[in-house]
Amino acid sequence: MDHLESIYNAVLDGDAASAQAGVKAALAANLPADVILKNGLIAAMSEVGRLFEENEYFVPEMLVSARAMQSGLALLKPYLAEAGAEPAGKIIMGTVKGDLHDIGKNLVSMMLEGAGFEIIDLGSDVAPQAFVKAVQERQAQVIGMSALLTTTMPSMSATIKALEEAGMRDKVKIMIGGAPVTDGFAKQIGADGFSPDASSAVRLAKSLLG
Ligand code: B1M
Repeated sequence: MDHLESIYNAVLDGDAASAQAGVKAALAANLPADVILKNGLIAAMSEVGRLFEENEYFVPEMLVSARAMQSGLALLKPYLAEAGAEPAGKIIMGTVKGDLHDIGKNLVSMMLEGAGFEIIDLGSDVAPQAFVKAVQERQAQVIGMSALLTTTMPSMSATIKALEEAGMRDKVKIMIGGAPVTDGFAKQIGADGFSPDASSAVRLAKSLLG
């Protein structure tokens, strides 16, 4: 089995130690970091997304795979920076104000990172102004907001209004998700897209960035 194949299998199996060993071996064999990322880690996470959509993987499997991918990615990051590998895009992620649920947001962030996006994670209980400030300071192309409570969904709309008031609305695409969030709600508040789960969030981010 070659190095890329063993990284791919380790991520699919959610085996962080093997994913790290695979990345180390691939680097030692002088494989370029961007090839290890694309053909090893990202390829595996895209298969994980497919398996999730086919109901062959569920949230726990997706989480362990995402953690295995992240542990491999951590070893790769210094080499990627050196090689000047361009991220697929920059996304600011956060769970909205008043809401502490962050498991789904973290999973979506990991899948997006697995697809090659750079993630700026603002954490949970993120106020509208904090999203606005992050867009101003970090020049991200997308904001991803998560809400798990019906009572915090209005915070999504408040964030969009705050962006409009700051004259920043046309600078970013906005994607939203979380268990109580719907496509209709996304349209109602003027978000650019909604996705029901982590793997479709990757597709949505790609389509928002053209
Ligand atoms: Co809370 N909680 N909770 N809770 N909690 C829910 C959400 C609830 C549905 C439980 C219930 O009553 N059946 C209910 C909400 C009811 C409602 O508003 N409709 C609820 C409540 C009421 C509360 C408290 C108010 C309870 C209390 O204190 N009385 C309180 C609120 C605290 C607060 O936030 N201010 C509270 C607290 C907590 C804990 C802290 C104990 C804990 C959170 C720990 C944490 O996140 N660090 C917790 C948990 C774990 C849950 C449940 C059990 C599980 C949520 C979860 O992690 N799911 C939840 C019940 C449930 O959902 N069945 C519940 C797994 C996760 C992978 O899925 O987050 O849906 P999810 O994310 C998915 C998709 O939604 C989507 O992709 C993800 C992956 O597929 N997605 C996006 C999410 N964000 C996205 C963003 C995107 C795109 C897709 O683009 C940007």
